[in-house]
This record gives sequence, structure tokens and C-alpha cells, in this order.
Amino acid sequence: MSDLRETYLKAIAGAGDEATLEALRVQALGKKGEISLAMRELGRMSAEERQEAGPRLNALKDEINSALAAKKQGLADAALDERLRGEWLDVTLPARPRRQGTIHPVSQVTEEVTAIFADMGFAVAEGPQIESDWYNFDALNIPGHHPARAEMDTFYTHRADGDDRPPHVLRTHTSPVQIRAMQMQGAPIRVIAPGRVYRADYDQTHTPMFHQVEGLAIDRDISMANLKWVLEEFVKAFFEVDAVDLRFRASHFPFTEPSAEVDIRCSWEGGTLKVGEGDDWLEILGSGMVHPHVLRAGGIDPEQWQGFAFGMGIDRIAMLKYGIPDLRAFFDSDLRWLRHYGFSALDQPTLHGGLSR
Ligand code: 2NM
Repeated sequence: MSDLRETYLKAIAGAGDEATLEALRVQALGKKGEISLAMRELGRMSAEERQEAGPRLNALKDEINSALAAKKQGLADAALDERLRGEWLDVTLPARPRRQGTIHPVSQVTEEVTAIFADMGFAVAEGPQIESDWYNFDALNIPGHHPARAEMDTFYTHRADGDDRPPHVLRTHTSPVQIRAMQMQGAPIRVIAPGRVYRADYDQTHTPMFHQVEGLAIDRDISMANLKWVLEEFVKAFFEVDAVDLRFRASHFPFTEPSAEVDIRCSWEGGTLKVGEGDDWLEILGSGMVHPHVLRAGGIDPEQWQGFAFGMGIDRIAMLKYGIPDLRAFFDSDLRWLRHYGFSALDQPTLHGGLSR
């Protein structure tokens, strides 16, 4: 019987899988197993012999059962360890570019613009997309009767029946963000306000939602000369050229006086845009000195402070820089378009790393 014990414990210890263990169990403890047969022999023994052999066989049966259970658990633990080793994954590794989603050109260009202006000391300001008509119009020197209100193709919200207050609007520009920034921060101030804006207009070059970035710099002694330098630095950095030629054309906006539209010298040789050379001019933004009424609406004393402001379309400068022909495709969510024009999540625009690669 001690032979039996040693044989089985050794075989169990050496078993490599569950099937082998089960075969051993049947061989020892099954209906016709060796130990079961030995137990059947007990009936033919004398009472004395039985008293001695019975407990020993029972103990052996228990011992083999425990050894089988322990080995089974050991095999399961080893299998799990093996699987964990095989499926090990470093979740801190960067995602594989291209097989994941891409950064939309509007997001990429917003980051580029933000990096350039941050380098010149401009902070980013944000505000609501649904605005009161005061922030969107009145504060910007656009009174109720002003034609600019009609020209803006504004989207209006509805008031409840009997509520006579003027309705809120979807902001038609990000200027209300700058009014809020002036009110919260006071002067001096240097901010840009990038974000979504809305106008009821849809054709080849207009979508009802588009993106703008506006800038505002207010201090005691700010002039158009500062505006010109800041815009030159911006255009050079954004289009990644060493020299640019800017042209200021007198214009009119209700919120600036004087106002100017800014063109950059360019060429369109072979259908591709080159900035800083050639005989063509490309309009890229509007600008001017902030109107005293606007400063006052922002809680800033126009006798003490003055500043410049500018605004441009992010979608438009994204098209120009990256050669994207159709504005409307920007917002179609077409995955093939996004894979073609989108950016890798790893391509973070920085001034030192190069804005685009
Ligand atoms: C433009 C053109 C000229 C502008 C004005 C302001 C504010 F709020 F400070 F008065 N922000 N942006 C501005 C000025 C925007 O967009 C074509």
C-alpha cells in the first residue's frame, strides 16, 4: 500500500495537464480504481485486519484527493500566469498613428495659431456660443438699427410666449468673448479668442458654423505699428516663411476705428500658394484700433487705454496653408477626407519643433 501511495503521489506531481490528472483519479479512485478495489477487499478480511487497513486506505484516499486538487489548482495558476505573460500590454506606449483617428485640420490650425500668439504673450479666452444680443452686438458698437445686424445673418433662439426680452443669438463672431475678458480682467490685456461662430449662410465658401480667431491687445500706448508687427510675426510663423509683405487697406468695422483689412503678398504658381513672393494679394484678416465705445462696454476707460484687435477665419487659413480645396468638406465627417487631411495625434505644433511636419 505504501507502494500505491508513492506511485500515485509521484504521478500526480509529474502530471502536465488536467486530462492526465483526471486519468490518474479514475485509475486510483474510480469505480474500478486500484484503491476502490483494495477497499472492496476489506470485506474479506478478518475484523482485526480491517481495523488496521480500513483507516489507512481512507487516509490514502483523502491524501490522493488533496494531492489531485492541489495539483489542479497549481496547473490553473500556471496557465493564468502564462496567459498574462502572453497578453502583457504596455498601455503607456503611444498609439499607432493613422490606425486611430486623426486631428482635424481646424483643431491643428487652432493649436498652431495659439502657439504663435502664446509666444507673443497672448492668453486664450473662451466664452459661450449662445450669447445675449448685448454681448454679440450692442457692446461691439452695433446698435439695434445698425445694418451690420441684418448683414450678419444671425441665428436667433426663441423666447417663451409673452417674454418680450430680446432673444439670445448664436454668436456671429468671437468678439463677445473679448468683451467678457475685458470685463473680468481689465486693462492691460492680451488675449486671443478662438472658437466656433455661426451665420446663416451656405455656399462654396460659407458654412453656417465656422471657426474664428480674434485677438485683442490693450495697454496705455498701443498703436497700429504694434498691430502691424504682431501680424507680420504671425504670418511669418504660420506660413513658415522668413519674410512677408503685408498690405493694409482702409476698411470699416463698427468695433474698430480706424479699421483695416490685411492682405499678404503671394503667388499661385502651379496652383500652389507661396506666401511672401509674387504679384498677387491674399486677404487674410480684418483689424483696427478698438473703438472707444467697445472699450467702455468692456469697462475700460478709453481716456487711459487703447488697443488693437483683429479677426480671421481659421477654416480659411487652414485651407490656404494645407491646400484644402473645398470648405464644405471640413464638416462632412468623411473618414477618407479626415485620413487624407488629418494630422497625427503625435504631431503637436510647437514653435521649436516646427509648426507642421
Ligand atoms: C475683426 C476685425 C476687426 C475685433 C474687435 C474685437 C473687440 F472685441 F475687441 F472689440 N475683437 N475682434 C475685430 C476687429 C475683429 O474681424 C474681422
